[in-house]
Amino acid sequence: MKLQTDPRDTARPHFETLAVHAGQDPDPATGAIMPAIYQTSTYVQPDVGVHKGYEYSRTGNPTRSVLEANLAALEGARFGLAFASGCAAAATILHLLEAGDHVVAMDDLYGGTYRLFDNVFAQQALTFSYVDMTDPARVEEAVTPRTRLIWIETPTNPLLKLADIAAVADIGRRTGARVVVDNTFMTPYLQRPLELGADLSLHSTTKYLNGHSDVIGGCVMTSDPELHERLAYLQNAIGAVPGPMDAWLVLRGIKTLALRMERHVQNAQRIAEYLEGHPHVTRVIYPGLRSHPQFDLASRQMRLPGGMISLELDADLDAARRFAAGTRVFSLAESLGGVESLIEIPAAMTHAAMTPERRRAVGVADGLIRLSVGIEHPDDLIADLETAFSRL
Ligand code: P1T
Repeated sequence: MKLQTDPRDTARPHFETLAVHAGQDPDPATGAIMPAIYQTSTYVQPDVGVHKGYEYSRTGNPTRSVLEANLAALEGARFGLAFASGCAAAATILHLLEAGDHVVAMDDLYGGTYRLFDNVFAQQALTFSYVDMTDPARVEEAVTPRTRLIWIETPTNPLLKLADIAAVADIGRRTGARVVVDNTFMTPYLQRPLELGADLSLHSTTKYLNGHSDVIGGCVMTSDPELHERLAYLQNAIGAVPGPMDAWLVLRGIKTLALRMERHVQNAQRIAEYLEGHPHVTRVIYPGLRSHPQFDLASRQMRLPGGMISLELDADLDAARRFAAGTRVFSLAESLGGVESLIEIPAAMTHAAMTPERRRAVGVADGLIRLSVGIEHPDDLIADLETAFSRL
């Protein structure tokens, strides 16, 4: 029997069940429980224009279709589209707009998203206003008659600031702007932007959804048929699609998403509390700490506070860099959301594409350290940080 995945159906299974099964039926030819990797570029037609729903793999591929159906089910969306990267997903969304259109965006964003906005789409005559969305009133002030899109990242990368998705979605509805949420840091297990009124939810599947640091990918989910139709048109026209092997790897990773997220959060909460009491640490940013300025919103909007932590040390830039390079279980690397813990310096690594002035204005200090807390044993992670502190 086919699993019911339509978000309008009240008898839908729980998230964990959807993660394992949604979009996937045993292969009718062989009974294979895992979807096949259709490593093919094209599909033979018995007659001109006669086919089984697939003509060419940029337009559609059966393995990708399974992933897209699965992603839609997880996000509580009617439609899902998979892309070659999170940036490809973002770029395809921006192609919905026309020259002269305006975007209101969160002021703290992944560095590559800034780069895409300021160095690519600003040259195509789109305009961008960056506002601190911790106060929804600032969003409303920034909206102009040409605003077509409101771009939320919550929690933000790397400062873990939150936007109230329901409040901003309301502004979008009133002003006629579409609201997109980059849900990468949360995953649909921890945060459900579409249920809070957003039009689009975007992910870099490179991160928690795949979860094993072996794929670059992205996706966009919506329940709006018109938006979906246009985005599917753009997905095919632009062609930034994932290959079948990568689609399959993300599908496999998703099966354990709920389990992994629970462990990421448990570990992150313990580490954030450890860091908050540490004499070398001047600031810990983690939405699961009462000291987070938006702790109440975090508790309301997010099922759990996630696996990302940012911190500042009572040390100079050099010492912060030595600290980041001095851990052994935490690997010094860009990216996040994999089973292994990572540490990095955003100003020098993931956010180097932002100008130093922009970073200063937003508050990304040169010595800010970002942790992606993995699923290792928390005692080993804390011992690793303690060793790095002792060498400062
Ligand atoms: O790397 P890619 O799959 O293209 O995803 C881009 C992206 C989009 N949105 C957010 C919130 C992201 O964090 C990213 C990628 N981020 C990193 C590589 C990083 O280390 O922060």
